[in-house]
Amino acid sequence: MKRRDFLMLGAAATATGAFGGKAAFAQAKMVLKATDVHPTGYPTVEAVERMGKKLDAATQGRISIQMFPAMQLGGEKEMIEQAQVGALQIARISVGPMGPLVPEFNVFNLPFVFRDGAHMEKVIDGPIGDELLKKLSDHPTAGLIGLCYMNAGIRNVYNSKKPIEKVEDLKGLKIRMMGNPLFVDTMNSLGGNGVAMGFDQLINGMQTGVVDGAENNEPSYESGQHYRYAKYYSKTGHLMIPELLVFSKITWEKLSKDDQALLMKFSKEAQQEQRKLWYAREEESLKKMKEAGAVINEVADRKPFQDAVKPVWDKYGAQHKALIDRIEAVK
Ligand code: BDP
Repeated sequence: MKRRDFLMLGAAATATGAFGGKAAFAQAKMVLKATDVHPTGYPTVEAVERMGKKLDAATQGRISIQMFPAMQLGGEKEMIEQAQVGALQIARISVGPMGPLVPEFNVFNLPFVFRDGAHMEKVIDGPIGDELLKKLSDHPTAGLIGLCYMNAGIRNVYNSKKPIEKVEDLKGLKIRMMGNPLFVDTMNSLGGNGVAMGFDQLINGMQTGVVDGAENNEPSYESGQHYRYAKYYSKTGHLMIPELLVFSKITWEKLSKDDQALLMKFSKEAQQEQRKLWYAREEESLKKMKEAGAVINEVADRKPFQDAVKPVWDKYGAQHKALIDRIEAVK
């Protein structure tokens, strides 16, 4: 039996046991399967584990979270699919791959859309953040409930060939991007060759030369040991994409209103708690990257990068002008 089939079977057993008949349901122990591409100790993983402890304590052990970190259940595409069918309950994913599903999320995926981290936090903490989570939860076929956001810093380009100081330096480089056409268009408009690929395929892609590098925040680059294959890390700062915590709608609909409210409450708290872990990890990762021999360079002038991605804004942003204006107005 393949590992995936085995996991599906496991979930089915849980569904008939823990989520079966209403009466049994009130008492039954419920173990929510959660997953993340990142390893134990990574801020998002830690935040969800802490949330699990709170749930456990608040329900006297009736509801708990079992974390499957480090891509144990596949990349984000697989995680989303498993949450949709109820084979897992909580997936911690990037807003990135949600753009094609809920087009408004692509506004968060636009290059250089947020002025800085404080701006991004204010947007996700406020009414715009809530509206987009609701759009996801209300989506007729997405099969997911949007619980909360988390921080994921700033994405910078890294590659095995040379430091990127000017837009022209990207020319000819094959750069892995997340699975959403917006990101491939972004890299192409910067002059590089964007290659859509799962995070779980990236190391192999760099080893075999299918790509010359990728782009991500410092903690992903460091914890994934990507510096071993792409030592030039250049502060292009082109994307600032929040993370998402999503819940399987199939399971959600079997929960009592009180349990749903409890999950929402702890998710909102996790959104705030994770960012403290995040900022500490960013610094720690930067230090580790340097020790590991990464060559880090600042990009003195980002304006040419911003100018180059204008076609991406026209293509993906034009239909969301009102939303973009509201985001820009958040001070
Ligand atoms: C990381 C996100 C993770 C994404 C990954 C990627 O935390 O959710 O899967 O980037 O590039 O920053 O795919």
